[in-house]
Amino acid sequence: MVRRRIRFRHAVLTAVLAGALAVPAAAGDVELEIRQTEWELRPGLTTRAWTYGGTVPGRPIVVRPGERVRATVTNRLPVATNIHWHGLVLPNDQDGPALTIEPGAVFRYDFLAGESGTYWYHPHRMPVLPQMDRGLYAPFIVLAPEDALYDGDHTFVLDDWLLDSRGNRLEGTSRQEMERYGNVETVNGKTGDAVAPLRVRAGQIHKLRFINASTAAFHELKVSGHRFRVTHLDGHPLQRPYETDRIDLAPGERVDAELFASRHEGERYRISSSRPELGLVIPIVYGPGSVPASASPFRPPAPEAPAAVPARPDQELVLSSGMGGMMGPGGMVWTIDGRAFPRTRPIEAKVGVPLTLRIYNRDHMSMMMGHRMDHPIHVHGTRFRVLSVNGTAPDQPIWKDTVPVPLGGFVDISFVMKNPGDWMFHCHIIDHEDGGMMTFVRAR
Ligand SMILES: [Cu+2]
Repeated sequence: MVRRRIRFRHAVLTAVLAGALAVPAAAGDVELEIRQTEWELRPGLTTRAWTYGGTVPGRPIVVRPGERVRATVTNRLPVATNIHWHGLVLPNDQDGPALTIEPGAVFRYDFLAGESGTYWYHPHRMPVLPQMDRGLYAPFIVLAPEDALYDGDHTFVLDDWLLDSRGNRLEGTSRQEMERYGNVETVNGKTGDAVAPLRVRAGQIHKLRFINASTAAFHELKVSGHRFRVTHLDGHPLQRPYETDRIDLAPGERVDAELFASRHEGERYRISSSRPELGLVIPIVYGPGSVPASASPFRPPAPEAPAAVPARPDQELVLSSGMGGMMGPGGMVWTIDGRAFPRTRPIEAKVGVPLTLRIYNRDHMSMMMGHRMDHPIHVHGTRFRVLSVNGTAPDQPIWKDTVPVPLGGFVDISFVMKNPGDWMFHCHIIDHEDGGMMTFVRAR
């Protein structure tokens, strides 16, 4: 017990000193200034970013479960904006999309953080792409008690930027793409040699939180010399954590994983994306000496009944795309049941009553062009259970707030709306969201 207490203090101190995850005295009282800044991605490459508090990612908010959050937000941007707290279950008037914070205006959010987990925040003012793409995103961490027992708790926010060689933002898309993909990839706002290494000692166990803040890019992370042990998806703990050397993240998704430092002093390994030349590489650096091997402090949640593929979902939706719209790059229009937002039909839900949805991805335009186009669907105001992917139930309960719907396939989800209101339901590829692939869950 004594050792645990010392380690707890050590972990908090480490987090404070690291700066990237500073825990203020009253963590829930936050002042956020949304403003432009010149941001150095690496020495010699600086770009004009939009930020929450002057850094990319923006200021992390780190609180305890159920803690009151009072965020005073001042908009110093030249355009109206708002903040959406991605993954948190909140009253509708705190969720973000319905709010407008004009240039120069101040808005005070006031809500209770819910369950522990890795969440994040970003703008939800249409069009979202030119705001989020300039660096407007930040972690929102609700700490679980066991998180303090790790030898380190690290958050990695992934992003990509489309820039010229001087760091000027290029408009539109590249390579005849239908979405905006970057030519520079970043971890916590830094690229290439400027990415801060993960420093470990032999025997330690570290908690890694990955957040994909890219507007369109899927990231595939591989680790050398080690295995990830995945414990949480979108902030929700797994009953059976699993080991893997590769973590896939669709836009909007989060994965928490443990990394056991099983190698030795002086050795170097890395976590890298599928295109490391773009700069998304996290070195793993072993410091001197070793500690007695740490055990995982992770405790799985209470067991739940296995998911069943619904014989007849309450509602079915079809995601697709087409030409001829004035929205979206290249005249693309992105649709749900053949309609683009705001002409999409709302999904009717009753507060407190479970709803099952089957979401098809019949994106024929993408299929014809041989373009892999899974649509990561995000639902506000709830978490949902994944009942099936292409009719196969997952081998353990999976709770998410963002799920990729595979091209040519479907996903079944089930959820209960806790609070009344119009809640956004949309693709988290922001080009698609802005281009029409969005509707409401209308909870009454
Ligand atoms: Cu999409």
